[in-house]
Amino acid sequence: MRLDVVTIFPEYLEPLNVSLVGKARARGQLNVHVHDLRAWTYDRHHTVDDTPYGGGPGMVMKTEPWGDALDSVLADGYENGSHAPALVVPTPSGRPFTQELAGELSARPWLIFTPARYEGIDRRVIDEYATRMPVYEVSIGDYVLAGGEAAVLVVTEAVARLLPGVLGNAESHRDDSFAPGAMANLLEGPVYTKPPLWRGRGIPEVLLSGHHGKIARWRRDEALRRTTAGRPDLIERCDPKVFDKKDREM
Ligand code: 6GU
Repeated sequence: MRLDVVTIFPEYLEPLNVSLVGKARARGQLNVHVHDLRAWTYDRHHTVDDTPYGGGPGMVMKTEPWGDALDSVLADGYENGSHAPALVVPTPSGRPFTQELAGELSARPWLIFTPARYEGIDRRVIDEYATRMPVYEVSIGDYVLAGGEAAVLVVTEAVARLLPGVLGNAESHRDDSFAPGAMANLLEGPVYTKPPLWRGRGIPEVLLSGHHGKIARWRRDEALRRTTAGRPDLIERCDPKVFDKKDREM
């Protein structure tokens, strides 16, 4: 998978060199290019923003640098054999970013991220590229960030770990809190490792029983308890198969 990020803060994307995403890059599973938007400005001040038409506070990112940047990124990607680009536009007014959307994005060969600062990008840029490729406007939650760069890090990490061969253990995301499957939309319960006694605190006995059926049942019960307590909205989106007669008696 090829990823391009166009930003006025390339250094904000340094974490893409670290940990899971960094290792996926080093292994050649992810081909990441970070570009400085100001490379496509031609005035002395490298201007990327201007005042909004219609008035009001804040600044709007200008069409020309984004258009030239995206044309250049697209030309480079196509020359190097990439195909089927999709634009990912981080914005608090976008579609909520979910595990399902992470899965959809992870199936695409080429993502181009356009994190904006200020009040966002002139709408004509998004409308223009939407005629040529899918555009995903995504929000990572109901709060406002100063710019989309942190959202790019979030989306990239969620997508990268779904790529074949990126996670060490192929089963590692089978039990993820939001993975598809029977436990989908249940939050994972608590986990424990050695030592068996720490500061007077032991671990649930069932985990030492070696009884896989009982352990699975306990994990499911804990997941249900945690989800009911913290995210009751998720219970409604659960596969009814995770509930049984015993739950309904509770
Ligand atoms: Cl994607 N961008 C910004 N600026 N703020 C956000 C966001 C994105 N998602 C939630 N808040």
